[in-house]
Amino acid sequence: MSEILTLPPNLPKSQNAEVGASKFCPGCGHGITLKALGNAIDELGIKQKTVFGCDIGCSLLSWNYMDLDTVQTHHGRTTPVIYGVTRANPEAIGIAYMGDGGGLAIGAQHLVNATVRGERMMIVVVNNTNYGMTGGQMSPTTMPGQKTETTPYGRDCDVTGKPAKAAEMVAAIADPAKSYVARSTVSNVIKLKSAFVKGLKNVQNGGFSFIEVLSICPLNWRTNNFDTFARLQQMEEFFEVKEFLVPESV
Ligand SMILES: Cc1ncc(C[n+]2csc(CCOP(=O)(O)OP(=O)(O)O)c2C)c(N)n1
Ligand code: SF4
Repeated sequence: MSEILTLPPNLPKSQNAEVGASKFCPGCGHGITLKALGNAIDELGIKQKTVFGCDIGCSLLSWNYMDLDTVQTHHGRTTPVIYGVTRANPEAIGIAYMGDGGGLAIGAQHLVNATVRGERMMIVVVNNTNYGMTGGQMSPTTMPGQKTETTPYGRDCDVTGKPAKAAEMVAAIADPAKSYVARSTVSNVIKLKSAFVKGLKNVQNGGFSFIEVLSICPLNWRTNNFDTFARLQQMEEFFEVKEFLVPESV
């Protein structure tokens, strides 16, 4: 009988190897994003003081995926929960991890207030242009013309308004001297990890960081590999991938 050869998973130390197979759908961008985040935490050697908050939505599937002190909350409330932690514990490095629905719809007020106040934390919004967990409804970042469960004929911006550009909004209201703001993409994991390293270094220096990650949701997009990355490319043309604010200390 032929043996099935398996390679041990090459996981970052700050990810939980005991948890078994990922619960994300095959090809989901959350797994790619979390691995880049884990590698960034490993590189900085901050696993022991990092506190990880995940929102509701597919982001919550990360609750046992990271080997970090973790808390799960609802719809953008991850932001105030995490800055509560970092205010109470000045040593803690706080990360609030959420989707575009949680972060930019119901949780938008928290994003605005945390940004304006320059809370000592890193907010990560994984933008897959839909409400993934609940079956792919339109979200604030759904692209013009994009078909979703609630826009079966394509998003009509005359009716819904234009897609939210989170990184631009945050950069416009953040303190440039103390804020790292970037939009990255799961199509370039090297740059994605580098953005996380800079964002976390900035938090170590007492600053506020915001990283929007352009991500993929093949299940709700109903796309194969080729079409998934073709759509991601369209997103990268619509949502500019760049660093918006980089403080001198990073
Ligand atoms: C007040 C409230 N409204 C709606 C829901 C249902 N709900 C749970 S997850 C979710 C969508 C989350 O989408 P997003 O934040 O974009 O994350 P994703 O699943 O795409 O990663 C919704 C609408 C809820 N739990 N509570
Ligand atoms: S529904 Fe989309 S975002 Fe959620 S796990 Fe599946 S592919 Fe990922």
